[in-house]
This record gives sequence, structure tokens and C-alpha cells, in this order.
Amino acid sequence: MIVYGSIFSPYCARVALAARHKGIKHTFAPPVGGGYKSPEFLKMNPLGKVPTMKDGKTVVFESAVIVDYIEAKSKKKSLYPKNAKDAASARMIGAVAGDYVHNTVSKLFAQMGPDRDQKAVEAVAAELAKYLDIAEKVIAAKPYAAGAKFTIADVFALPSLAFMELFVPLFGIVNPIGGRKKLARYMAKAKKDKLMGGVLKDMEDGFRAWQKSRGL
Ligand SMILES: N[C@@H](CCC(=O)N[C@@H](CS)C(=O)NCC(=O)O)C(=O)O
Repeated sequence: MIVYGSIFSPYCARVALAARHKGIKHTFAPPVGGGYKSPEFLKMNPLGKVPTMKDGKTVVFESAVIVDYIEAKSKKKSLYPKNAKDAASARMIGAVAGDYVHNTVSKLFAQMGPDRDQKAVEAVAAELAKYLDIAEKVIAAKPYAAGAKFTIADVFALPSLAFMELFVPLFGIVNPIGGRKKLARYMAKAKKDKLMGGVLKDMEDGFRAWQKSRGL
């Protein structure tokens, strides 16, 4: 399958984690037609966003939907715990440590220009601290986000936390995880894990290249 997008985007990294976990061959590629809003790319995904995935003639967009597709396509090594309660709990951890964290971090994109509003940055830092406190409460970190196995919780949590650690220091928000012990343990373990550490490394390489290209 072809995944349009770059792995340092946390949305794209979700797809990489799910596909690598399942052993599904995939390659990342820039959007066809030269950009997110090119007529060719908009024909595939009218939202003009990455990740967008093409598997044979099948096109799927929205990261969570692509992950669902990957889960449905390959039943082996399910991303979900069997029990309904545990499956919901894993998905919930992903929602908090993934979506809530990244939705807050992404507000900083508006502050990348020379006319940065320091008050707005401080508001993001406060909101982020609030969601990280909640993530700290719900994450298991034993050693994976939902327990002893890699699950859907990691697919959502890891890319958002990793992107946060790379991106927010550019705005003077240093060591965002701080003294939150479970989150710190989770990230330290992830770096040593073959699958998660590999994605973290690729995200960092991609991020540094983007940072350099933007002169940041
Ligand atoms: N809800 C989407 C969000 C994807 C998204 O916002 N991707 C960004 C890159 S990280 C993008 O394509 N931005 C281009 C744009 O919105 O024009 C998903 O989960 O896939």
C-alpha cells in the first residue's frame, strides 16, 4: 500500500505503527500532483489531507479510518484486546494521550510566524499540562500504553507524545512530560522497543529535515 504523507506527521505515524505491527508492506510518498490541494490529490481525498492511503484500487483517508482498514484487512496481531472493556479502555487511552494532546499541540502551528503571541503560547502550555495530567492518570505504561501488549492505545498515544516532545520546545515549552512518571517511563521504554523505537527514530529524522527546511 502507498501512504501519502510524511511519517513525522503524528497522523501518518499512526498508520506506520499499525502497518508495521501487522507486517503490512507500505511506502510513504508525497501527495500526487505536487501538493495537498492539487487536483489529482483532491480527487483521491477531497479534504486534501495526509495520510491518504491507496491499496490497489482502494483509497482510504483519515488516519483513524486507515488504522481501522489495516485492522480489518489483517486479522492477525489484532490491535484490540479481546474483552470489550479492555478494548474500550485501550481506545480511550489513545483518545486522551493521542487526540487531546495533539489537538492542543497543533494550536502552536498558528504561532510559527514572527508575530508570535506569547500569551497564546502560554495558554497552549497550560492546556497541554492539563491533558498530560489526564494522560498520566489513564496510561498504563506496563510497559505499553494499555498494558503488557502493543495495542490501539499505542497507535494513537505514541505519535502524539513523540511529536509533542519534538515540536513544543520550538516555542520555549521544555520537557513537557516533566515529572509525570508513567508518561516518562512509557517514552523511555518506547525508545528501546523495536517497533515503537523504529517509528520514533523515523519521526525524529523526518521532523529534523522539516525543521531544517523551514529554517526553524
Ligand atoms: N483528521 C485527519 C487530520 C490529518 C491532518 O490534519 N493532516 C495534516 C498534516 S499533519 C494535513 O494534511 N494538513 C494539510 C491541510 O490541512 O491542508 C486525520 O486524522 O488524518
